Amino acid sequence: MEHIISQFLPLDQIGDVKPFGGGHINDTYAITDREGVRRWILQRVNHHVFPRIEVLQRNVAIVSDTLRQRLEEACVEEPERKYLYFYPRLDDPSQNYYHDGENYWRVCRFIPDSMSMTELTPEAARFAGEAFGQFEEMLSGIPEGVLGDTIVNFHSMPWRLQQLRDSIAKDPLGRVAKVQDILEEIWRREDAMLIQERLHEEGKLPKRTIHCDTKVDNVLFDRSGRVLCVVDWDTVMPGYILSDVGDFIRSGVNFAPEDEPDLSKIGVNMEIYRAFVEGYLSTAGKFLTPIERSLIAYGGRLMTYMQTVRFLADYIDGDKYFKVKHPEHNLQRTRAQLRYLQCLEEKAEEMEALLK
Ligand code: ADP
Ligand code: GN1
Ligand code: MG
Repeated sequence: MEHIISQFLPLDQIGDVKPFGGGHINDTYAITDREGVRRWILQRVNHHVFPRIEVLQRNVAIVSDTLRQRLEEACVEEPERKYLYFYPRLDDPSQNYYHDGENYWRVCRFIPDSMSMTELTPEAARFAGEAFGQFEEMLSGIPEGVLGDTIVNFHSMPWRLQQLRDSIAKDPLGRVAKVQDILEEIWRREDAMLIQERLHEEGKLPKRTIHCDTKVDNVLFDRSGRVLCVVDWDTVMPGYILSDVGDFIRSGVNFAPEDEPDLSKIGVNMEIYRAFVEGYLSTAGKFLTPIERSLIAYGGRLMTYMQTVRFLADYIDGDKYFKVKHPEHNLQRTRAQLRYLQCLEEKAEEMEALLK
């Protein structure tokens, strides 16, 4: 590890390095200085998930510069706690990552006194909504064509369904037989889940710069429940805003975690939903079209459906994409997401009425 860290930081500053955070994709470590204070985040970027590392690291540098400029212009207090800064390599400052021959590494500033929250208060949900709307707004000035797709087709519903079909056709571990009931539920909803693509083709739904992984773990709060920083920018790219609002509804509005084994604990927390949407509209309301606005609750169903499809495809493939804690973890996640989707459907009218 020392060799890797020394690409970015002088080793005489370094105390120790410990695994950190609970992401499903990258390997994250916190590096402390000699006094034991956490100062940096070291990440091994999962290049199986992100094969276009150059595009990715270029994107995050542009996002970082854009946010820094906007925060400085707005004279925000402690701007360095509100955006991610990626360190340049000491030997070649034009590079913000290091390839050790096998893996890709990067170092960014640690956001001090920050925490993720899985159980939100309505107030924290409102701040999170505001923060995501503001994140999209601050990045809206990046001209089209500047940011690349870090994962091609990442949130394309037709492509995710095709992936599931491919996994079923291969069925390497014979798991398909066990999930027939889930597949029936998926196919039944297929047509209803392709609205975005149709609207886009008809010119009724724009693409914008979005975060594309707005799960609640990717928001860092301070101790008072205010948002410090939206993190995990690996998927910032052009897309539909329903991805952003939808993934927060999927992950933050559920009473239970995304892999809850006890399905009776899963449900829609309407108080959190209302607070999140109010917060989001207070910042994003300025640029959303009436169609985008009207589809917010649908976005929650769509992203929960997409996640059901993705966890299931990975279960069938043999758990190659998402980190798992036990062999049936992806199936447990799939069942929990499907249950949550049913809960969102039961509440759809109420959720849509609130938008009006
Ligand atoms: P993954 O892609 O694996 O989800 P993330 O970039 O989201 O990786 O990092 C994992 C977790 O580490 C985050 O959910 C967050 O809690 C924490 N984290 C990431 N970056 C920082 C940072 N700069 N400062 C403090 N905590 C961070
Ligand atoms: C992954 O990276 P992380 O853990 O924040 C995944 C998201 C999924 C999420 C489900 C690049 O997010 O798309 O919605 O797991 N990220 C990628 O928990 O695939
Ligand atoms: Mg993350």
